[in-house]
Amino acid sequence: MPYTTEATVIPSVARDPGRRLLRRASLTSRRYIYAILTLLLAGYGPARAERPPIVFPDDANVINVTRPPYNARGDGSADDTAAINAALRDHNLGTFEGNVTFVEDPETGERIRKNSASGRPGEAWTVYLPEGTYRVSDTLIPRDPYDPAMSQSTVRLIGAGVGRTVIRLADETPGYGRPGRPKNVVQTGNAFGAKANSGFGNYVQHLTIDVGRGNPGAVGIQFDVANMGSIDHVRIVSSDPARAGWAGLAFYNIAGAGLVKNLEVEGFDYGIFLGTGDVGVNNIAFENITLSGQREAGLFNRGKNIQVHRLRSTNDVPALRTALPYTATILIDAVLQGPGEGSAVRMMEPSFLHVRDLAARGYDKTIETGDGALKPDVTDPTLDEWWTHDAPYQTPETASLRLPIKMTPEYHNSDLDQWANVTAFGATVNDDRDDDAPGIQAAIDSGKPVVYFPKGDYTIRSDVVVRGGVRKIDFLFPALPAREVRSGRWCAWETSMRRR
Ligand SMILES: [Ca+2]
Repeated sequence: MPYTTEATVIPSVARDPGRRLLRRASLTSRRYIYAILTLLLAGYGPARAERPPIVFPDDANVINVTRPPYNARGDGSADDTAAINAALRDHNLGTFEGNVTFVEDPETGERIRKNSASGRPGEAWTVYLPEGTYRVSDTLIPRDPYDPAMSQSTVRLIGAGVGRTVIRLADETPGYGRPGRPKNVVQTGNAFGAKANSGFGNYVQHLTIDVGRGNPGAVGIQFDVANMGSIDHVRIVSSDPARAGWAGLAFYNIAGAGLVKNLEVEGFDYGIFLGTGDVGVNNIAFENITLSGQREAGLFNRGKNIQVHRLRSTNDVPALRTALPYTATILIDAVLQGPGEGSAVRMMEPSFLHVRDLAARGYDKTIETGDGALKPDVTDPTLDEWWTHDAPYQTPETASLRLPIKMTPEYHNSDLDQWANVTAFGATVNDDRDDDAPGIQAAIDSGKPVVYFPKGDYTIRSDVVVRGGVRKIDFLFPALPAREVRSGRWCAWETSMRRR
């Protein structure tokens, strides 16, 4: 999991050159400005191929799909569906807590092999797709091999970077031909399963998904995430001439909390679709989202509680549509370019919306509030702040505190000489007789900016302090069970398993 300690330098809202330009632009010059804007935005949008590739040391024990026994080709022509699915299914836990660990029975001192919370065997791994184009013909899904009804959890599917690693659906693939019956290219979790809201710790990172041509029912990613997990640095595109495809990113079920960051979607009926079964709510945060060329809506929120920070939409349809009365959307820092008519935000029925720093151009209406709404439609193309519902702390005369929003931190380093392996400093994998804390501490104090844990179990019997020049710790899903270091002091995780 990417725990990082450094914030990426990204222009703040106040310094965004696009917003300033737009406010001053004449009608005739806006098209040109948007062309320039698109180039500018690409500079701090999802990672591009010019950036160094995401790589892992050989001894990190990451599952590389191009190596035995999986042998995915990544050559753009071989069908890699089976190879990638085999890698995912061999390394999917299906439950959350499940890294195998050892617990000492407090009465007998006996060591007990402890698996997941449900006692099922399983592991959680990082599955890595090196640079290449992986042609697929069916859904990539880490189905739990032990229980097909179980949601799959704790899979980190990571590529070498946007534009470097491409998962491409073959043209006119059977099963992807009907927009009314969406079918996923990448899926975490069960679309309509009984185990909704249990996609713990799922990650899709640093890759492009192309749904190809002639697949109007395709969904780039159906993401089930719960409590922790993210999509980040991902581009989802339809290379169909008509940009056919049902949704770039879809949440069908109750899911959250989760983070979607640095996502770019081109084409599809919906760039991002958030739907629910019978239950809404759940919290998804979006940050730095670029949507273009959608056919129905850039983002359609139908029943979730979402926060969208830094949305850039270039569309001939509404950038945002909402439906269902319990839908809640917070939209902060949005630049929405339209075709010259229609509504930038269309509420199909009254729901909750709070907007801060929005610039809409090329639409008749900025916000269409819908029949029965508490407030009339909005035509002002620039909004500093606007909301549908007055809260007790917020009246028409008072706005929010307008606190600045920092981007979530990020740090990448492709120079493997700058990575410190904790086992090179004394920690031992899958041996709980020792205390791995001194080795881990030595790695942190080594001066290397990245510290990593080859996949396995480590035992902590004394304190570890993150300090000095370390910028990122890539845990790669280890088990880190803390032992009792002095009477009455257990880590929270172990306490939750075995209170005494
Ligand atoms: Ca050890």
